[in-house]
Amino acid sequence: MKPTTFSLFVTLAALAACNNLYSPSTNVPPPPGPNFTVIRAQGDSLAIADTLNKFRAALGGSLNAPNSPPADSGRREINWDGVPAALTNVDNFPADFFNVNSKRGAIFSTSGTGFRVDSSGFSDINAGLADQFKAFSPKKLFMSVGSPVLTVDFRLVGTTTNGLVKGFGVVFSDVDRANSTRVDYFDANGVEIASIASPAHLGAQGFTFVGAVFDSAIVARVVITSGDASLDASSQDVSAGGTKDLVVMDDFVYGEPRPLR
Ligand SMILES: [Ca+2]
Ligand SMILES: [Ca+2]
Repeated sequence: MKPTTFSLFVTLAALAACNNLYSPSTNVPPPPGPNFTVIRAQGDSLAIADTLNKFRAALGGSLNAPNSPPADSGRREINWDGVPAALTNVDNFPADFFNVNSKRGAIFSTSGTGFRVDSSGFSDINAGLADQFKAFSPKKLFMSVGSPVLTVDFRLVGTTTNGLVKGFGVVFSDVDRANSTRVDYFDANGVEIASIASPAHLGAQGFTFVGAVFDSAIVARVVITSGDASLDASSQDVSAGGTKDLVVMDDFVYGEPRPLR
């Protein structure tokens, strides 16, 4: 994790300055982090679909069907659209739905209060948002509740055993400001191994995609920051006179969770 490595270096340098315990030879560069490929895009649904196909190819293998047992390769996808009506447009979408009800190896958590799969463009929360967010895969979208930050932990599909994925990508809707939205990637030791910001959208339809693919399955967790704020009854996007860049999520695509080595 580069920021931690840098902090450690600063600490060592400070100690050296204080008591001369450390010679200048400690000022060696940190070891390089794992190799990964960043795949990002901004544009309409056609442009994003083209990029998603490149991302899928980089993950390798094929789409493993929901509820199929853990596989050696391939990927899982979540587009939210098949979520039952009873769990749509409510603020308590189950955090483990995509490893228990529809097994795909993803467990959510947030410092907020819950999760929402939405078919109303979030107009049920706030009528002023009715035209704010387009769906890449119509028509359901996803957002955490009470915080724009959520975590995805990976499990061997359908089990409670931690898993590692080769890559993760997400389609965002309505990123107006570069750096309001990002995906941070962590290994099994909790070390941050990549941090990738979404570009701003280009206008038409307002989609962006952020993904990273590593050389092997080493990602235990991703933390998604979906804009500046969660959505509530008074939310106003920066594009509509507000001060916050409001952003929601559509498709998740990620490598098949693999066992820890
Ligand atoms: Ca969708
Ligand atoms: Ca926005």
